[in-house]
Amino acid sequence: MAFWRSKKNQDDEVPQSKSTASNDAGNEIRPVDVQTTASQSGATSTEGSSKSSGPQSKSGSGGLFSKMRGALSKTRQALNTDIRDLFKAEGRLVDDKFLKELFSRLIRTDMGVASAEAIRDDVAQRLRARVVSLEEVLETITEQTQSMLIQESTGLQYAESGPTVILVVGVNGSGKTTSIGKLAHHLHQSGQKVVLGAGDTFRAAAVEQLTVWAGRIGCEIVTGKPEADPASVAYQTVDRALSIDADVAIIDTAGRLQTQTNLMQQLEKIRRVVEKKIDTAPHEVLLVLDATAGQNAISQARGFSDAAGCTGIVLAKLDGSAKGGVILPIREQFQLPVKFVGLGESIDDIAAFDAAAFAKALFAP
Ligand SMILES: Nc1nc2c(ncn2[C@@H]2O[C@H](COP(=O)(O)OP(=O)(O)OP(=O)(O)O)[C@@H](O)[C@H]2O)c(=O)[nH]1
Ligand SMILES: [Mg+2]
Repeated sequence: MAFWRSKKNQDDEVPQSKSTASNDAGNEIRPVDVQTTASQSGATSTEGSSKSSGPQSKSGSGGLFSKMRGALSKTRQALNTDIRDLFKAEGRLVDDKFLKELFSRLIRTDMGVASAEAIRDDVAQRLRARVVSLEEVLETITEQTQSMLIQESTGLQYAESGPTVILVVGVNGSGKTTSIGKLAHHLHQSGQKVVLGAGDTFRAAAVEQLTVWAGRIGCEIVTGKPEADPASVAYQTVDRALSIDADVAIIDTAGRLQTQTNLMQQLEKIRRVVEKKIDTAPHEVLLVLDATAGQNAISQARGFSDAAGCTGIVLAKLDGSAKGGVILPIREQFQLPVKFVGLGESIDDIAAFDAAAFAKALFAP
């Protein structure tokens, strides 16, 4: 499954001018340093065709799976240790007592009551009155989890033509800016021309943080003056993406303003101005959730998904979480596909979500 679209036109990859331009709205457009771009381009050409389908082909599905497994180790250990406890003897009879104990273990992963009930009922249906091994139970749970996580839409929804515009939203500290950096890097690596928009003008450090990512990646970034209207930055980012024929524009947003109402109004305004520029945009509104927040991530998400018209979820910080099970109620309650998972703080620590790999990584002994 290819999650990153391959490069549409090698000629697009011309080094940018070093100078910093200023556009009509006074927002700065900072082309990347020529050397940065040149070295990135060199890396692209030397790695040749293995780059075209992105990290899937680069690290191979085995590499990606072991990364996912590594990131989920805290959740898996907590869960497996708990479930293993149920199997002190050689096997275990699947009866009401066992099912009750299994349920209480599952719930500790923050998977929520509905998901834990569904898994417990599936185990009951398939294994009741039998003496089973730990492996048999884990296999059954893995299959059920996978079927609950299967989703129709995976990968990014691209614009039919012209730049694809992605807004990234979520509460402060959830991992928006880092996820944008990682995502932009992989898109850039797969040959796409990316422009970042520093739409979180509420904090100067946020602009700096994204600017550092743009420098590392070798892509352009549009920034505003301190406290500039984020909608104006978003508008200029799309404008820039159109004028340089970029493939993707990714716009960062604030996670916190004076009030939650202000924040939601700001996101709505950003949406409106982006749509004014390209009537099918934004093509994706990615909601970044912090996996370590467990069930709290769900309540945090609710306001955003209503106000911002989210189209998909990025579940960040899975590596730091023992509550990776939270993905199940997220899928169930939001009817939004989980598009990416954050597996660490490094530039490569992002993966396209894969239900089968996730379920296996979560429960395999
Ligand atoms: N371990 C781990 N840390 C992450 C991941 N994603 C983000 N972080 C860290 O989480 C912290 C917050 O990340 P940011 O990307 O700044 O979060 P944000 O949502 O942009 O925050 P605000 O701009 O304050 O709203 C940083 O220290 C990141 O390095 C991840 O997948 N794994
Ligand atoms: Mg940020």
